[in-house]
Amino acid sequence: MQPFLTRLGLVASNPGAAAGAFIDTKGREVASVDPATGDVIASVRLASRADYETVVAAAEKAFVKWRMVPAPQRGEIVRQIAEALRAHKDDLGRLVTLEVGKLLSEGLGEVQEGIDVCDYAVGLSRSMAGLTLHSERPNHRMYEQWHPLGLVGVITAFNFPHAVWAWNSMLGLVCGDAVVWKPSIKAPLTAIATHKICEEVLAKHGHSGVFGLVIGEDKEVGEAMIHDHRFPLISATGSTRMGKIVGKAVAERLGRSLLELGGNNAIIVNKDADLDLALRAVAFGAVGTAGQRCTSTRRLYLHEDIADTFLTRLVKVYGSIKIGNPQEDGVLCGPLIDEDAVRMYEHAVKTAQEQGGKLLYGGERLPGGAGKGTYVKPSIVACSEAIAMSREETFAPILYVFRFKDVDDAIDRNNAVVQGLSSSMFTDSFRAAETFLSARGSDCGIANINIGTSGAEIGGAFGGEKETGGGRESGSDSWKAYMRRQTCTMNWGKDLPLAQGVKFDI
Ligand code: UN1
Repeated sequence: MQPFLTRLGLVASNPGAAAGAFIDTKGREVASVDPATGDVIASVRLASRADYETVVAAAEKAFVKWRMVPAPQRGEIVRQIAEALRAHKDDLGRLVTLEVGKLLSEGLGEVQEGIDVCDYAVGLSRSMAGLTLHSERPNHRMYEQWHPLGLVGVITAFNFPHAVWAWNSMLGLVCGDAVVWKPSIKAPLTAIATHKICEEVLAKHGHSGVFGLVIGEDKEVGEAMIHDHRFPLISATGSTRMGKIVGKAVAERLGRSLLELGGNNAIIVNKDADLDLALRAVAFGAVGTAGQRCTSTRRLYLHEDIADTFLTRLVKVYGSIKIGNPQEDGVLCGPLIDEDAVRMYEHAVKTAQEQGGKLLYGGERLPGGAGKGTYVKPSIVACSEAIAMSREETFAPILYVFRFKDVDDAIDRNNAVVQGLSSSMFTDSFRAAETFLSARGSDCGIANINIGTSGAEIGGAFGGEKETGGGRESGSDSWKAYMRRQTCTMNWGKDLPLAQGVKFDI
């Protein structure tokens, strides 16, 4: 085992952690595979339903104590978690890169995103506030207060195996909740290492169990979690297909779900755009992280006046992008996560062509270093809306390109998909920019001008509309999802006046 893995405490592989202790389970073994080489990094035994019960019971117990810790004191513990993550940033960032195939700067950036959200949560711990309202009754005071919600179930995807968990968990922590994490079984090691770093800090303060970890199959532990009444909130990140299952199950028991699902994000490049900026943003958005971000750029709308010039330049840029092991210098496009992802990429490119799309670049699988690894060439497909494939999210670097004549039409076409996560327009026209950001503009949760669709900061609320699920995580007032609001009315007078003038004299 590589030394940095040992430094992260990855000495034995275990599936679930309750109250500090990892459980020795007999579950099925799954391998964590480096997608850049196809090599097995380590194996993990999956949690069973019984293990899940142990973890949830520990979280329930821990919550009872944690909810009574004053929020600023909870914030102080999160501040210490941030320090621990800083101390392990290099090792953890390298592990993210090794396990999911991101560039090293992105692996490190992902841990930085986790640290940033910790710092944000520390500030929140002293500033989450409720309103004081005017009562219509004399000598009455009315106000809102926010209490911890309870147990939060966090389901995360492979592509952000650390940061998306941190968005949810650090907010959950300062809000006074206990958080049980079900990570993707494609990235179990990042989850174990992250959990261990945080658990050490929590244990030092006597709060083991506030964070629980269950690495298991959807059927075994995912199903159990979404139907479990002990979780007033399930926050899930993944495909729209998965989100519909989670949303339905949670709604059936009248729980709350916070869903961050598929995107089909477009960049509109207007005729007056700074094309150098746009070019860099499109390349990062479409090829960065090998197209495996929910915010990845999947559609490109080019004004007809600049379309040919822009496309020629874009194809040239694609040709210069080094594809390979993300640990190597100069590589800008790493592997897809696994063979299934390659199959979906091949299927999408083939189907788009069958439907009339014209392949302008890429379209094929590439051999890895030693004949292994799951690499593909980023693809550009000239398209029209008649091509149904362009309306679907494929988690791979495929860019569908369209042309437009006027901005209003481009905006309508930006909105004409079922997903509504991120969107952007490149323009130097004040009028075009404001139209894009107005009520008749982009219908997405994220709308940017002269910035690409991906790479959001943690300070804003993150999430999207329509089939993206409607949830908001991370910044702004997203914390409210992790608390319960209580309206309190206090009568300090000697009468009992009733609201709305109702009389009930006895
Ligand atoms: C995701 O892909 O699920 O905005 C999250 C971004 C990142 C988060 C992506 N900060 O691209």
